[in-house]
Amino acid sequence: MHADVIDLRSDTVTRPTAAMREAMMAAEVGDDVFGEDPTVVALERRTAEILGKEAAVFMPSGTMTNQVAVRVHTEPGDEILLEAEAHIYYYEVGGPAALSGVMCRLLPGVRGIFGAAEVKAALRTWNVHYPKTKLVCIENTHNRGGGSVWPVERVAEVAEAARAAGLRMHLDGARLWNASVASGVPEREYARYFDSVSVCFSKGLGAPVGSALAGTEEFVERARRFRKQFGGGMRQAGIIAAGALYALEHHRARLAEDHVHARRFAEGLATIPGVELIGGMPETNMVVFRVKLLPAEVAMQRLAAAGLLVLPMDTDSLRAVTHLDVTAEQVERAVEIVRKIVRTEK
Ligand code: TLP
Repeated sequence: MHADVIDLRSDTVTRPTAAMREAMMAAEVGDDVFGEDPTVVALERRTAEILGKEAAVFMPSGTMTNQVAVRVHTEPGDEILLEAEAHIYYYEVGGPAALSGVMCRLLPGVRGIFGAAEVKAALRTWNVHYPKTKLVCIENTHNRGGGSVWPVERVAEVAEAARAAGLRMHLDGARLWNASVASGVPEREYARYFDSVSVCFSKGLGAPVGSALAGTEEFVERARRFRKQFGGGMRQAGIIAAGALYALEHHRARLAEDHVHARRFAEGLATIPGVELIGGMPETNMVVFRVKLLPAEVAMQRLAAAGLLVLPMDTDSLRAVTHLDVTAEQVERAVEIVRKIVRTEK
């Protein structure tokens, strides 16, 4: 890609830093299917510790950690409750149906966030006709909600309703790090309301590969079996785990910088007539906006031709994500690129 191009498609596009590559190169490795990779073991321990859970298991992707969690918590024919635009439902290739044989019952949310009332409204009484409801999933930050942060009180309220009904709780915390930095609520404080927590190292933290699924020892033992069944047993994975471990120790606090950049980008967009911010000012590292008059695909292509990469969120809205490889200067330039394509349009 041309060096001048500003890539705001996702925080997944980062390249490992020199220091991260050094840590990866120096990593001690072994065969992780035999449980013999010391770097993977260290990453799993450290992740569990940060999340306040007994154990964690390293996996290749956030999709796999979420889908393995659904598989562990359910049996075919069960039902899971999740917000209508949850990643698990929206972007994971029908995984709950294909891999676990479960049905998704969708709850209405505002920027991805719902409350106890929505859970209670979806509860079923016992009836021979009904599937068994097993799990409530929450996504924090919420991707299609524009990087929205769950207030911890809301999580507590949903967890209480779920527990009272005998349901388990799973957190899709692909960007939990961002939620914690933005809210000041530590990861483990969010995590304590959940039976399982999925986190990613390959998004805001900037590692090249990897996610982890945390929970009790017993839960993680079962998750390891399903990881293997889903084809996610890795061998000398310490090479990538070292990048994740480096990211965990060095790139969490700096997420605040990405949040400042997202806000600055949004403030810039707000000064452009013909551009509308969707969902107001960003809470974390995502900005959702609309270039009025232009369908998202067309706006995306014009922006790309002018040197700014973003992704369509819907037919008429775009998503821009700030990350480790984006500088303040690029953010200013990105605003000017949007201004330019809007002006050209008139
Ligand atoms: N999200 C990606 C795309 O899939 C849309 C992105 O660019 O944002 N949970 C959440 C909340 C996510 O945003 C993602 C990735 C995942 C899970 C899946 O992670 P991967 O891509 O590692 O399977």
